[in-house]
Amino acid sequence: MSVITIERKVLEKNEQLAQRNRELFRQRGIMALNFVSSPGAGKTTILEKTFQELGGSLKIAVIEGDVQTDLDAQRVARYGVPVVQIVTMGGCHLEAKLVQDALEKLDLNGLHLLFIENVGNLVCPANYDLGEALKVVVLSTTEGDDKPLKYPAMFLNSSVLIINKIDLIPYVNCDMNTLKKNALQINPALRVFEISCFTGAGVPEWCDWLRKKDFSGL
Ligand SMILES: Nc1nc2c(ncn2[C@@H]2O[C@H](COP(=O)(O)OP(=O)(O)OP(=O)(O)O)[C@@H](O)[C@H]2O)c(=O)[nH]1
Ligand SMILES: [Mg+2]
Repeated sequence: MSVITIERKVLEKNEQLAQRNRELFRQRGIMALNFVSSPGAGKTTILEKTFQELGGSLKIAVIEGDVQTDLDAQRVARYGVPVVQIVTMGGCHLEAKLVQDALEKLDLNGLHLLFIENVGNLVCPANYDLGEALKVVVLSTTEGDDKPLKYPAMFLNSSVLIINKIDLIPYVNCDMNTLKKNALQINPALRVFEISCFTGAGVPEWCDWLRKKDFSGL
């Protein structure tokens, strides 16, 4: 009983700080996207492809969350994109306070997009609002078409599903129709993109969607 109470308090505190982050993003017209997935689904690679495709047309910054290392921040920095790495030292998800602290290290002037790459984990980040406009869940074909049913909270709390590594479909036991049916069964409102960072398929459609977002109304 007491454990449940403490957990509720932690989540309430996180919710307050998330609302502060959200208000800051709203005031500045920044669209913050929280990228969530299991480890290795391709979050950082999608960011890299997005930078290439957008080619500087939108002003972007990135907050990277990892259990250890700044390897992902190094990858992002190669594209000249401002990036702050959060190392959670074992923590399985980012929290609003960590994002708030990271925001102080970024120049937010004129920013259109803030990509927050969460810790690779298909469970824990689902419950922690960071103040983002929306969550983007990335699922790769190698993980199997049953994952939306097995990890429903992440799909329920996300607005966008990127199915990545579609180039590997011939080699893995993943049926695209089943995967999409399972995801939409959990959350019929999901906007689905099918992409391959390897071939580049679907990346322009994803970036067109980003470009067409109305940043002023956020
Ligand atoms: N074949 C194929 N490989 C991909 C694709 N996208 C990413 N990869 C590979 O998948 C591996 C993991 O990609 P990352 O972008 O590091 O994945 P991540 O989700 O950022 O991983 P974490 O940050 O550790 O959770 C890398 O070896 C990528 O090159 C794809 O579309 N097709
Ligand atoms: Mg990564």
